[in-house]
Amino acid sequence: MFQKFMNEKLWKSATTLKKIKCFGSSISLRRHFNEHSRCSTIYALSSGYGKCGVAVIRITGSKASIALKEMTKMTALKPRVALLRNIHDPETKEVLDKGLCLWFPGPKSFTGEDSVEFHVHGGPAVVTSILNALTKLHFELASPGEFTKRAFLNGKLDLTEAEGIGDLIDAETEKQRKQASNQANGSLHHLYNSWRITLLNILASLEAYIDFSEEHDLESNVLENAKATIQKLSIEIQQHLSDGRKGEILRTGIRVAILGQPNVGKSSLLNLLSKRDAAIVSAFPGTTRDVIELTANICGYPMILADTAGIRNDPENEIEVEGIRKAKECCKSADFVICVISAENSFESSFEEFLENYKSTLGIEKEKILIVLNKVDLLEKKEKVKYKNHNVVSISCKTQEGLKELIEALGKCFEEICGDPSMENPVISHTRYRNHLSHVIGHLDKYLERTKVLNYDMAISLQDIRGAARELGKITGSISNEEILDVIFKNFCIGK
Ligand SMILES: Nc1nc2c(ncn2[C@@H]2O[C@H](COP(=O)(O)OP(=O)(O)OP(=O)(O)O)[C@@H](O)[C@H]2O)c(=O)[nH]1
Ligand SMILES: [Mg+2]
Repeated sequence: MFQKFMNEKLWKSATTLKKIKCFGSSISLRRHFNEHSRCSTIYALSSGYGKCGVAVIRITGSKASIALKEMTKMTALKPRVALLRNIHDPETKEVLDKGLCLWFPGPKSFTGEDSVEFHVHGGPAVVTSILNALTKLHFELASPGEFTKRAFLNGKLDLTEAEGIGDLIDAETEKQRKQASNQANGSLHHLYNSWRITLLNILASLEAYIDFSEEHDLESNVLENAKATIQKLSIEIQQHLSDGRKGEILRTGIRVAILGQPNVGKSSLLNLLSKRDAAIVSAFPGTTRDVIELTANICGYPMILADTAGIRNDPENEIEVEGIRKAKECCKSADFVICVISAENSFESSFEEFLENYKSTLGIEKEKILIVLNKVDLLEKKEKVKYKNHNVVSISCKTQEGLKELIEALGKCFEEICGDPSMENPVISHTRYRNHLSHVIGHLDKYLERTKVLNYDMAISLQDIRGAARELGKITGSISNEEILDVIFKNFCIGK
C-alpha cells in the first residue's frame, strides 16, 4: 500500500519534471513573454557587420510570414526550403536585392516561433535597405541575444545551453570551441537536470512517507535511502566544484605573466608568441614599465599574455618602482608565469633554488612556473647541453630556435590548468553556476546535519532539499526572472 502511494507521488513528480524539461523556464515568465511576443516581431542582421559575401537577416515572431508575403510576394510557403527571390521594399515595391528566402514555421525553428531568413548580398547598402524595409512592416529591431532569449523562453533550450551558444560565438580557439559546443549541446543541462531530478524524486518519496506514516506505523528504508543518496550527491557536486576553475579559465583565457630581470628578452618573447611587434624592445635595461597584454592561441588554448617591467633590486626612479610593483601584482594574479632568464647572465645557482626564491618572494606556486632560458644563440653548443639537464626550455627570440618546443611545453602546462574538453566530463564554465552550486551544497549539508539528530523535524528538513533543487533550477533556468535573464543575454551580440 505504501509502495502504491509512493508510486503515485513519484508519478506526479515525474509529470512535473516532464513539464519542467519541456518548457525550461518559469511559468509566469513564459506567460508574460507569450503575451508580449504575440504582438512583437523582431529582426536583425545575424551575420557580422561590414562588407561580406552573404549577409543573413533574420525575422522572428508571430507576424514573420508577412515579411515573406510583402517583400517576396511568396504566398505558398514551403518550410525549410531555400528559394531564390527578388526582395522588394513593401511600400515602394522597388527590388532591393535578389537572395535566398527561408521559412521556418514555429515551433520547428530556432526560437520556436515563426521565423524567416533572407540571405542577401553582404554590402552595407543592401543590408541597410532591407533592414529599413522591415521597419516599414512595424517590426522591432532585436536587442542583444533576443533570438536566443526567445528560444529559451519558448523551451527550445535551457539557460546553460543558451550560454553555451553565447560562448560558442565568443570562442576564439579550438579548445574554447569544444567546451562551448559541448555545453550548447546540453552537457551541463543533462548533468544539472539529473541532479535536480534526483532531489525532486527524494522530495516526492519523503513527502509520501510523511503523509503515509501519520496513519500507518510501517518500517521503511525511505529515510536511509534519502540520506545515502543526498550524501552521494553532495560528494559528486563537491568534486564537480573542486575543479581548479578549469572551465572558467578556458572560457575567459589563461592569464600568463612574463617575469624576469631587465633586458632578458621578456618583451621580445611577448612579440614572438603573439606574432606582433607590440612591445618596445631595446638594449636599454628597464625599457618596459607598464603591463602590456596581448592574446595568443597556444595549441588551441587561449592565452592572455602580459609583458611586465624587469625586476631588479636597484630601480632607477619611482616610475620603475611602480612598474616593478605592477609586475609583481600581475604575476601573483596570473594563472601561470613564464620566468625568463638570459643566457648572457651567468646562472650558476641551481634552478630548484631559483624557483624556491620566486615561490617565497612572490607567492607563486612552483607548478605554475615555466623557466625559459632566452638568448641561447649566444651559447656554445656544449653550454646548451648543460641546461638540457634542468627543467628549462631553451629559446632564442632572435633566431626563433626552440620556439616549437616552447609552444609544446606551454600547451602541456595549459592542458594541466584547463583540461582537455574533448576528453573530460562537463566542467563549470561560468561563475554563476559555481555560486548556485555552492548554495546547493549549503542546503544539502544542512539537511545532513539536521538528520543527525534523533526525532528531527522532517517537514523542516524537506525545505533544505527544496532549497537545493531551487538553486539547481536557477542554473538551468527552470527558475528564473527577468533580472537574471537580462544579465545573461546582455552580453550576446545582436542577431543571436
Ligand atoms: N642575441 C639575442 N638578443 C636578444 C634575444 N632576445 C632579445 N634580445 C635582445 O635583448 C635586448 C633586450 O630585449 P627586451 O625584449 O627589450 O628585454 P626585456 O626583458 O623586455 O627588457 P626590459 O623591458 O628592460 O625589462 C634587446 O636588445 C633585444 O634585441 C635573443 O634571443 N638573442
Ligand atoms: Mg621589456
